[in-house]
Amino acid sequence: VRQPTPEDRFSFGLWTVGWAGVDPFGSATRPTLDPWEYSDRLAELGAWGITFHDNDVFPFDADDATRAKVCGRLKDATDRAGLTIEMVTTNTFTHPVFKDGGLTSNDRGVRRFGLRKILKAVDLAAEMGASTFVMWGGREGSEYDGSKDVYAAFERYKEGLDTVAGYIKAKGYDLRIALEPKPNEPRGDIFLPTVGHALGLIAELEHGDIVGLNPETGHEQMAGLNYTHAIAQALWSDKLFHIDLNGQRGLKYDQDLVFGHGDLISAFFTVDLLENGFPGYPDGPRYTGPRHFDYKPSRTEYMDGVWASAEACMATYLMLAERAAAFRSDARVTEALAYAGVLDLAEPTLSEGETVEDLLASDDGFDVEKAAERDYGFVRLQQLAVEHLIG
Ligand code: 3MF
Ligand code: MG
Ligand code: MG
Ligand code: MG
Repeated sequence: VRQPTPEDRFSFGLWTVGWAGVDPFGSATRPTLDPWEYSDRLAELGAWGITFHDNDVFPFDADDATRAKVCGRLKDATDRAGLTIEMVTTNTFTHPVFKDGGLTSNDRGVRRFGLRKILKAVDLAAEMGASTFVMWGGREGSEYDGSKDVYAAFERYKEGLDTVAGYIKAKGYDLRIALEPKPNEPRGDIFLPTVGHALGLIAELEHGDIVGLNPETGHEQMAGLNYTHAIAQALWSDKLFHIDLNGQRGLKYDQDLVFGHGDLISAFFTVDLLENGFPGYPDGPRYTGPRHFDYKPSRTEYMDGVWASAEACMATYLMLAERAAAFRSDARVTEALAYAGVLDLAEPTLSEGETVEDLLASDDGFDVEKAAERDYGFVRLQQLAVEHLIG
């Protein structure tokens, strides 16, 4: 597989390669490096960009001078390495003050503090030249249904998001917010558990035009849902602003495996959609954002393994992109798609100008029994995908 280049637009969170292996049962298994050491190394591997939370770079209690100094040093390092800081986000989940959430905490003082922290991170994102501001509300939720007035929580979530989006507009920043759904972990139940829930909230916002989504592979799969469908619906809604690619094996804790190390065939179709778009709409919506990885190098790996896992994310993506291109250009696939009627779904069900009365007045000579016997050939189509996938 070829080497990744900046044209591939691969990006990594500093917290991914920077995860030292601390989990609820064990302490760190590796040392941590300075932010610029991670970014230099990622640039060497062929990444195009990096992303970070405010507190991946400076401590929670850092004063303005420290903050400016460390961020300046990181910005210089990324400029020198030719890397783009494409996304900046806030950590409103680690510090105990956020144990009941940032924007939806029952404690108004915490909500006001959280909002100030988020607004300061928005300024930082703009300063660093980022184009996306992700908001993952990991602590927005509950363990006990009696502990949260969900109506009020959504009022406050909306208020918070509109305040942040309104601030971005007032400042004239070239930034869009991307909400990141997740069903659970760390909270027992997190608000906005899936892409669909987040789309529902966005539709209620005053400044929803600059609010979209950052769906993560494993987060949808933790809920037993189809990630490719999730990003497809976000694209259809013109809301796929950013992505978190990784791997997950079924309904368990958030594994954050290397991309493709979970459900590989799902990853194949994810890449096929990202690279080749919707089969019935050659000029239709396409994802144009970064190919961003949010994974964790397993705790069993030391530093060599950290870099090998970052390379693996990019290599897997490139291999799948190659296989997906071959799949799409295979004449047998073209034929199988036609047989399956995949392209026919793009044709409107009613003809142009046809009324409901017209529809009701004619049965089209439609033979129900014959249609019930149709063979769609979806299995053959899937087998062709498997054939391309495993080569
Ligand atoms: C947690 C996540 C987060 C978000 C991040 C925003 C710590 O499961 O996926 O990573 O991605 O906060 O980008
Ligand atoms: Mg995850
Ligand atoms: Mg995650
Ligand atoms: Mg994520």
